[in-house]
Amino acid sequence: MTTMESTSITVPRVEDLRERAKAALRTVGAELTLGVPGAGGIQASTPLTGEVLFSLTEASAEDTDAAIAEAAGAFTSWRTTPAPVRGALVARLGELLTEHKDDLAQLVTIEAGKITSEALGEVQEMIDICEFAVGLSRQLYGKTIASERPGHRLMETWHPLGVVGVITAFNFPVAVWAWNTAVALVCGDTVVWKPSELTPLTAVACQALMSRAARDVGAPVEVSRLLLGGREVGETLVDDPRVALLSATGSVRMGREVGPRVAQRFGRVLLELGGNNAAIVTPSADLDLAVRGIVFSAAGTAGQRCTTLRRLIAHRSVVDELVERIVGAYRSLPVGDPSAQGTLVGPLIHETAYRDMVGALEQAAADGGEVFGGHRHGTEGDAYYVSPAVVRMPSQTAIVHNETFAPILYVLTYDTLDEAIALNNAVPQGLSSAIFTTDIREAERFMAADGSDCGIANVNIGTSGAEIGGAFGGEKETGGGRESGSDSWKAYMRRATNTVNYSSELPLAQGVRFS
Ligand code: UN1
Repeated sequence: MTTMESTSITVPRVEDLRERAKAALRTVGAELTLGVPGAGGIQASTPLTGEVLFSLTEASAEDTDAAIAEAAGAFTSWRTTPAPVRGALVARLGELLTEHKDDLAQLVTIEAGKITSEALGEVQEMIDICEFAVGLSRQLYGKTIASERPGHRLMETWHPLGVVGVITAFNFPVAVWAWNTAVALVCGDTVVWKPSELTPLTAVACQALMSRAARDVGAPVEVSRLLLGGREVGETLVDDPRVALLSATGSVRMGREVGPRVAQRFGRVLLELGGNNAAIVTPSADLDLAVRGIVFSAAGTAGQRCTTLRRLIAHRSVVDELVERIVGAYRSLPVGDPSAQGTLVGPLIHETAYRDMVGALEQAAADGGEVFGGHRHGTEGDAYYVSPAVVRMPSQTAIVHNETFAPILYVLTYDTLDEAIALNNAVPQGLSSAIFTTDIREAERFMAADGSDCGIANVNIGTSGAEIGGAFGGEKETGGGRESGSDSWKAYMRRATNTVNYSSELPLAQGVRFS
């Protein structure tokens, strides 16, 4: 387990991974037929060895239609179920997730390749959002507004929207579903979920717990439906007018297609697309803290978070020391089997991710970048374990503006804070950003209107690892959606403005006379 030279690594045997996955599925009570690899349908695979674990049945067009119909049917009673009663379902889900935290984390590690601590953290994120949503179920409030007319009351009421289609990506295979589902359910919506084809087992496990929670509290199980499938299932969710809101997490390319198609039928979208997140390190920064924050954000999850730190914008006076310390830290980062104790960097999801990483590093080098790390470990088979890479760039070339979903940290140098903020904002994406500084003026400026243009702007912490209590999402090509905490729930409800006349006169607004 080293990083800067490629070495061989020990990975678990695929038979053992099959047994571990089966045990976890059994414990959560998932009922599914596990076909032999290659038997058709969805191939549930593992990036730990690059092999297929099982074949799973894929949802047909009829299955998709039936799931949407069931969710739409359940909506008619769910929308009038009192919100705190809906909260009881989410509370039960949270309990079951707590009970089965290890089982779900095991599946997340096997399918998404996350190290155990991060996989457990992802399940914790689900538990956290359930707690949040339960509290929210008693706080779905509207405003009362001063009316311009005597004897009138003006107010807002919030109502459930309908069926929410949820499309999730491989890198947060369970938490992003939970952000959407926990909030949507207390808001009175029902959910149809299409998980990534790369992580079907974790999805089946979540759905099993969801159905059990519904049975335990006497809620209709149809409030949440799961569809294992590919593009066709996704397209149906995009185009079906019964889907009131489509919440999609994935690439900018996917969002560019989904957004206009849903808008065409006047549906709503909530998009969580790419990020190309930067951290500014100023001369006053606490470098010990900055190095720790940077290494977790850039190398954690093998660079496969949408919040991963991809660009470091360092002041000329600190850049040399900073790069030296990051490269030093990278040298001692254990790369390998994510389920083994001590590993900090697991595998890339698949060969394409690896090829993209190699291509980006080649381009960066051709642009004059100085590359440290980025080697593959154990070059046999279809598993792709890599050392995270740091690339010192002479300037921001096109490759720096690209989101490569791999652990590559480009380093740029700046002289003035204005220049650093301009670099932070120079990319098409606008998800997360950070500044490391002990100067309050710099920190405040970074968060001000002429500071970072991202949905997330942090001070003295990295770009990744947001808590669920805040609204999560970003601007520009990131898609503009907000999920999870704060008032993100408003995206899952429709607003009605009500004017009530409790007088015996009929004054018209704007002083209009009509008699
Ligand atoms: C994602 O990568 O799609 O802030 C979500 C974070 C996590 C969520 C990431 N809480 O890094």
